[in-house]
Amino acid sequence: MAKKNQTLGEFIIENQASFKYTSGELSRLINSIRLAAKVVNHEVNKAGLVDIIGAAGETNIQGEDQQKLDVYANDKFIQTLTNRNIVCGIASEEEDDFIIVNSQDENHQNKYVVLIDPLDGSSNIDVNVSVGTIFSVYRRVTPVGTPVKLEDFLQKGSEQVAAGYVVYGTSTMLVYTTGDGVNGFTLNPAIGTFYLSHPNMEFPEDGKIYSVNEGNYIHFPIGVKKYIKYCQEEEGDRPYTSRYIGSLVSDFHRNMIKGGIYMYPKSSKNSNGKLRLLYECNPMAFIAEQAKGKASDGYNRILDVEPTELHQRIPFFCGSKNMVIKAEEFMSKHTE
Ligand code: AHM
Ligand code: MG
Repeated sequence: MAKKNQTLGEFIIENQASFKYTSGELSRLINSIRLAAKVVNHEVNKAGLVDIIGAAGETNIQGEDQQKLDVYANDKFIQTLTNRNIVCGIASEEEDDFIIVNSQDENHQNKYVVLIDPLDGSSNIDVNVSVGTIFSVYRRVTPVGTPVKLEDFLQKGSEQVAAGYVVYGTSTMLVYTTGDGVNGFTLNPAIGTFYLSHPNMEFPEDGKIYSVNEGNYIHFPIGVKKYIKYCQEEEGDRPYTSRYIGSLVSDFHRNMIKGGIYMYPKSSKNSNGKLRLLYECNPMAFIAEQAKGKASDGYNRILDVEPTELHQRIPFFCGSKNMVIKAEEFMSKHTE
């Protein structure tokens, strides 16, 4: 049972037994993420003080400018997970290919793979707006004792055993699920400890916030345009409020607490939208469903999508259940 003010360390130990595979490996994994999150948090918080912000001059696989802190966060999460010999493989939004964690002495005995977006919304760093880390955990499908393969990473989101995010915001929070509800922990920076501050987080069934980059309106499918107009209409509890930070983690976090929908639809410019199925949509969808919300590509459940490649993109509609259902109705009714 989640107790407010419990530390994340205590919570992990206490809840280990409720997890169906109780080897302790998953607990150690969450612990490592907690540690890496603290290190990255420290660096993110001093971004304005030292010469660490700004483009690193490299471009990631999607052709986007990589910021220095992206590189830093990527390195820290990978280092923490590999040094402690906890996972058998890692895939990162910032890496072209997945990483085989080769534990010579252990001979590939670890069971879990981690997929991570080390610093999401990184274009917001330079302007002191919240960014986040997103992670997703699966049990490998290839035999223990052999190196991991692509198929270990290309699993449907419904196979996730854990997922979470860290939001480096006005305060830093780690929010995660192991399939038994969602709990949020706030970092006390003075002593470097995460405390359970938001037990059993749930999306309100209905919401009044819609979050979408309306600058892309002209390029959206007709169903999305009509749904946006519906949000803006004066009727009943509408018009809704528009809030778009441009950091998925922060927009999601606010919507989960207050009630709302986040959308990154396809457009005439990007036929699959922008967000990545494996590093962004699946983990957020798992958290959303565990928090009684809903996540869809506009027509179907995100967690049922069969991935075909590591860096695959997909349209994303996620948030309060009734809002996502309504958006889906508009999508099916207004096809082009
Ligand atoms: P990133 O992984 O390159 O940071 O991109 C993902 C981010 C999301 O956090 C955010 O919701 C979205 O991109 C914003 O995109 P846009 O600026 O096109 O609205
Ligand atoms: Mg991202």
